[in-house]
Amino acid sequence: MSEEKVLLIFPPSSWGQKNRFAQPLGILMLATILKQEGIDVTALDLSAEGWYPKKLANFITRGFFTHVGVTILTRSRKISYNILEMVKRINPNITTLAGGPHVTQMKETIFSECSVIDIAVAGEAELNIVDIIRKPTKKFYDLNYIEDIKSLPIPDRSFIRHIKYNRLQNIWIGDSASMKWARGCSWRRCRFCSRPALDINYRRRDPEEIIKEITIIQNELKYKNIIIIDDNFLIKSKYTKEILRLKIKEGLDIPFWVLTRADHIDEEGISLMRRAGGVGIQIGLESVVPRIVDMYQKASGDSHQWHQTLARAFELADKYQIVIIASFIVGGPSESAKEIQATIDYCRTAKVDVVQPFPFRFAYGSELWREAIQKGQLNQGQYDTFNDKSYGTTVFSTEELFKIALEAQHLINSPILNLKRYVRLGRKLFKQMSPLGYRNVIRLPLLLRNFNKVRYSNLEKNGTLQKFFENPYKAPA
Ligand code: B12
Repeated sequence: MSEEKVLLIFPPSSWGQKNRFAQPLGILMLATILKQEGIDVTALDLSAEGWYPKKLANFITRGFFTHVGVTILTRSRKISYNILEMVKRINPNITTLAGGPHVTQMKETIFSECSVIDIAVAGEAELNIVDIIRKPTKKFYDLNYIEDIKSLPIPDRSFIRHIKYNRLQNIWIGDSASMKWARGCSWRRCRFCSRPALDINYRRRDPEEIIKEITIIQNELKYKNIIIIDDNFLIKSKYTKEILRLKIKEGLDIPFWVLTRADHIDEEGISLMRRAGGVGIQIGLESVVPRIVDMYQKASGDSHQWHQTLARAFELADKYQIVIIASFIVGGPSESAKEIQATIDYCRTAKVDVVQPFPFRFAYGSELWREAIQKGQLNQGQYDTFNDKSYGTTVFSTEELFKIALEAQHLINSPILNLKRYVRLGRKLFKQMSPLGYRNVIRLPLLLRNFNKVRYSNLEKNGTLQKFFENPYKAPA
């Protein structure tokens, strides 16, 4: 039995959260490596467990842990700090560790945000985590990214196998495993995203290792679905096509969803994806107005062609019965009401199945965030801040942007207002059904039920909207 007893936590964005979308691969990778080294380790996904502070405090008290490590994301950093403070209150001798994207961006300055962190780790920690636990030499590790990810192990999902990750937005996707085929973003130019600031290069895993992991997920662990959470899954690349062919060859028919870009799709790739079990795609269209597309640096080519690129991707998805979830941004810096409306109007008629509008926020480290600071519109402490007219970056208040986003969501997704879309979606889901029929059967009714809930007026009535604005994690102005 090891002397060390380690607890790794993925934080919730609010207590009691039961987010059943993606498995916390960061802490799972670290837990897998510690376990392989014979260290007693527990991985806890508090964004999915639905726990409240009392339950966590009891768990920590009874667990007699020597180390507790928490992932820090910018948006939910305060709750992660509260967890680390709780740990020190329970037992000041426990070594506290912090890692994850927010630490990667903040580096040593993280200690000024949270004084109870004993060891902070920026970057990818797999190669160093054992030493950091067993023989730490410093308070701050700047590990950057791992150049060669081919030797990394397959994540041990037994830590979280009791949780069913089965929801993607409002779609029921069946008991799912999350997976990564590549790390980093191959595009890294979007000016609204904090990804470029993370300075993490794009790297690919070995196709054989990926197939091995899919085999375990399908045949040993008996998951019903996979979500590939690569930043952008390159459907048209040779690499992806090779893996898809292998998946088909090995008879691995487990369905999967991917996050991709509209300009990374070609017909050969999408038809292969369908044959390999691909059932859904998530795409960020962000806007269809060339000026805004340029401001975001979203399109790889001429922004005036973006519209056509999207239309082509949606056509192909429709042809091969792949469900499309498209997201866009509402109220970017200087975006006018007319420009917002143009994207909403486009989405109402586009061949997409589910649409997700997001109010614009200045993401920490993104170019648009930096630009607003340079212009004196935001200050350095305002990371992850929703756009608001008080900054002089938009004519809308944050509340108005949320209202526009929620109304747009209702307008586009409502089954009553857009029956044709649901007929198309029903057809896709029906055609996707396996001969055994165990998949997809309950997806459609669930989808219909959920979209009735998102009306702004309802949110206003039951106070949910209020909660958005009372968000304790919003950085102080
Ligand atoms: C899947 C995903 C999600 C999923 C689930 C997250 C999960 N359970 O892991 C969902 C959809 C829920 C989600 C939500 C959000 N996400 Co997200 N998400 C991702 C994504 C695509 C993959 C995460 C992943 O698995 N990475 C792979 C693992 C191996 O890497 P890792 O998590 O970074 O972990 C490594 C290191 O960070 C470090 N590490 C991590 N934790 C710890 C802990 C300790 C103690 C130590 C020592 C080291 C360490 O070691 C790990 C192994 O190398 C990333 C982008 C990315 N590619 O990382 C964005 C990302 C993490 N998300 C991001 C954002 C902004 C969000 C949201 C705010 C988005 C929103 N609009 O609401 C929310 C916030 C959720 C919250 N709880 O606050 C940002 C975070 C930026 C930041 N500075 O915090 C990222 C980086 C994307 C981006 N464009 O910038 N997300």
